Amino acid sequence: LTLMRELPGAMTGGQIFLQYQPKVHVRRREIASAEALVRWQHPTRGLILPGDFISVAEQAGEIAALTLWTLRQVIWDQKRLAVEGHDLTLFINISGLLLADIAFVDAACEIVGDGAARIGFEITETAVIRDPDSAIRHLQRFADIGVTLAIDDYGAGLSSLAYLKKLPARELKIDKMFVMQLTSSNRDPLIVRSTIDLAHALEMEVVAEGVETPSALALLTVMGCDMVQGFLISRPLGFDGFRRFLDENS
Ligand code: G
Ligand code: G
Ligand code: NA
Ligand code: MN
Repeated sequence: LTLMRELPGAMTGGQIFLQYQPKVHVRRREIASAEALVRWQHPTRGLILPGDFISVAEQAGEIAALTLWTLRQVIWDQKRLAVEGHDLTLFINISGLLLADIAFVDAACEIVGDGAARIGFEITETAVIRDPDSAIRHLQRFADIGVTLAIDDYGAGLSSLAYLKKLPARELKIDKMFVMQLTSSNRDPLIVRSTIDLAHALEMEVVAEGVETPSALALLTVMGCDMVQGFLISRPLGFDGFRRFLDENS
């Protein structure tokens, strides 16, 4: 409850910052893009992760402001990296509530603007289910101005094949719950392989999240998974650490 009151000040006071986690293209053996993850360095509570404050921000009516702050920061970082020769798409996570918020959608489109920065949005399918028609219309607006769309946490929530068919998404991210036990479970490899085939049939690229072991990476490679993300490649890194990772790996 006090977190809710502290959030606006935390945003203006420099306590909110981003970490980046790379996604690696398996066949091209290159860093394809990265996901920005928001963090709150609280003066007395220490580091707070989004699981503990995104829902607070939603309840406090601050999620639009937080996400627009994140979008501006990511565009700035994308341009800084591009100048240094690292021209890769940076993704942010968009809370489902915001797909119904026209003021947010207008503001986000204006910030993305001329499309000079390579930006992506990760959206969970569950987000779309509340008001599918308007959510899909808003996602199409983002796609039209050059934003890459990714379906996040696929398979974890109320996945509907009907929305999968309609969403203008270029990437499908398989939830880490299916990836983390990939080589020790009987069913997960079957689910992952059929999801990869389904996504490819729909002309989407597939990202496996939560890749933690070389054996999982090897199996995903055989299955034709396009991109991998997880602790095996890198934990989420602060901007300077991420820039160093790019320097060392490209
Ligand atoms: O590292 P990890 O604890 O950061 O992330 C936990 C969850 O928080 C993930 O599901 C991620 O999608 C979500 N998340 C991270 N940053 C943001 C953000 O800026 N906005 C929203 N809505 N979710 C975020
Ligand atoms: O829901 P979303 O996919 O955006 O969540 C990202 C979350 O997953 C972050 O909390 C991030 O720290 C975490 N994460 C990223 N890679 C791995 C991994 O390889 N293993 C585990 N256990 N968590 C991961
Ligand atoms: Na995400
Ligand atoms: Mn995810």
